[in-house]
Amino acid sequence: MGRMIIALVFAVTALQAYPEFQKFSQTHSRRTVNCGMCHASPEGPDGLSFGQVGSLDSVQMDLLKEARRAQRPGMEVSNPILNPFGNKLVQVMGVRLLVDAKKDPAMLHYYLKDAGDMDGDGVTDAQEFLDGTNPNNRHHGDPLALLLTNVQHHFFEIVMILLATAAGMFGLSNLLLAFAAGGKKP
Ligand SMILES: [Ca+2]
Repeated sequence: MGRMIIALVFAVTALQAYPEFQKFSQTHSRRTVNCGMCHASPEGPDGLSFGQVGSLDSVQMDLLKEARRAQRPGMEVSNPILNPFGNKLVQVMGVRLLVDAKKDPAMLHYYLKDAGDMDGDGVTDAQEFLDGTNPNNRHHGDPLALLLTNVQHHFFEIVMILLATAAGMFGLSNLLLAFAAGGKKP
C-alpha cells in the first residue's frame, strides 16, 4: 500500500514537472543546468532523498499540496521540493501561468524581469534563468557580472590597497633617491 501511494505521488509529480524550463535555460545558455535551479534536490523532485517527494512527512506533503493549489500569482508558498527560487517562481507567476509557460519557457524571463536578484550577486533572477546560472547561489553567475559586483562591494578596500601601494612605492622611491644622493657626497 505504501509503495502504491509513493508511486501515485511520483506519477502526479511527473505530471506537474517542468523539464521544459531546464531545457530552455540549458539550450539558451549552453551551460549544463540541473534541477537544482528550481528544486531542493539537484536530482529533481522524484526520489526518496532529502528534498524529494518520497522523503516528505505529512506536514511537508501539506505544504506541497498547498503550493500546487497556488494557481494565481502573489501567493506565498513554501513547497519543500522547491528551493527559494522555485518557490519564488510560483509566487510571482502562479501555477496556472507556469503551466502555460511550458509552451514558451522564455515567458519566465518576462515575468521575472522585475522580480529582483535573490542571491544579491548583481545578476537578476531573470538574467540567471537565461544565463543558466543558479539564482540561489551568489557565487554562481556570469564571471564579468560577478567581478563588477565584487568590485562594487569591496570598492573601499580596493582604494585603500591602491593608496597603500602607491604610498609604499613613493616612500621606497624617495628612500632610493636619498641613498643615491648620499652616495654622491664626498
Ligand atoms: Ca542573482
